[in-house]
Amino acid sequence: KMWRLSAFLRRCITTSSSKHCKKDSLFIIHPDVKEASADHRPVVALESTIITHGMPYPHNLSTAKEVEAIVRAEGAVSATIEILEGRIHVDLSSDELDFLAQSKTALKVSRRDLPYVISKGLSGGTTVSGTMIAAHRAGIPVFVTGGIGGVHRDGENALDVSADLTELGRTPIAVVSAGVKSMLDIGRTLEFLETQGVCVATYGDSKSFPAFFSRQSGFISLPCLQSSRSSRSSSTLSLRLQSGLPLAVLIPEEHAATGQQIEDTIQTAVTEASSKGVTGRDVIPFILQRVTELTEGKSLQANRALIHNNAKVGSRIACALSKHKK
Ligand code: PSU
Ligand code: MN
Repeated sequence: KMWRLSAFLRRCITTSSSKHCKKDSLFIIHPDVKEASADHRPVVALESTIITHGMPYPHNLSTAKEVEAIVRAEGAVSATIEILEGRIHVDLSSDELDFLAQSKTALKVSRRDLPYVISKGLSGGTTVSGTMIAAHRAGIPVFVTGGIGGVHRDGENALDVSADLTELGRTPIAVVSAGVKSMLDIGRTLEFLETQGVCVATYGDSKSFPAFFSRQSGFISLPCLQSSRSSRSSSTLSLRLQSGLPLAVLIPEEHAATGQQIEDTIQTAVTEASSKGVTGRDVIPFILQRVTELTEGKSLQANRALIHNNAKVGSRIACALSKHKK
């Protein structure tokens, strides 16, 4: 018992403070990823909760593989982050993706869960917060995903605020996404990010902060980045503010109409979730699944298109950043 406890504590401490992760057996970083980030070549980190909890099999697996392929086609190295039997993997393209994509036991792993999952030798998909931690340790400056977490509706009472937001306040990495889904409270999410000192930017020529499936949420973000060459992302990182940089990419025009229909379905799913008493970390997976059912897969298609686009933009940013560093 004592040994187990001390092993647990040691791992908690290592997970939260080791500066020598590359030598740390808790982190398995693929040699190609290590080499590329050491040489300041472009690397793009990818999360895995989207695989374990965000999409049904086999769409989750194919989307993950497509995204990795897009990153490679843009000239960057893809680094998919996941937890396998208690080790944090930063992998080129993982054979274990097949396992994770079908697993019924894989956990949803945010910052809080890391010590537990690691000490118990469990497996899981990393959320945006979990992925940011691992990507930053591996020296990767850009991370691409679909959507980030936020302040949940009624979050002002339930205090259900995604750990993604506090992570953005403390871990310096650019997070490319389509913003926050309308199942969350977007206004309060932006307020909370402001409190955390996080500079939220939109990519392109619009200031509109998107709501994932729709190109506007009714809110604006401070700066807009005109191109992947814009120095703004690197300036936030080089100011050493130690905060993350969420970059919102609008859903491509041709999918925006379907996106609007999906947004309406999300409202239905939100009502269902609250009448069924779904709370906390189960809310997002519940709603994503219901919306997939209610839209007969249309939401999946739009989701996929938008993630592809995020991957393209994120890879270009990674390439631009790497030129800047060289
Ligand atoms: N938003 C989506 N799809 C997702 C998620 C968010 O549209 O799959 C996942 C991400 O991994 C994100 C996590 O980090 O949900 C946030 O969960 P929570 O609200 O429990 O912090
Ligand atoms: Mn939560």
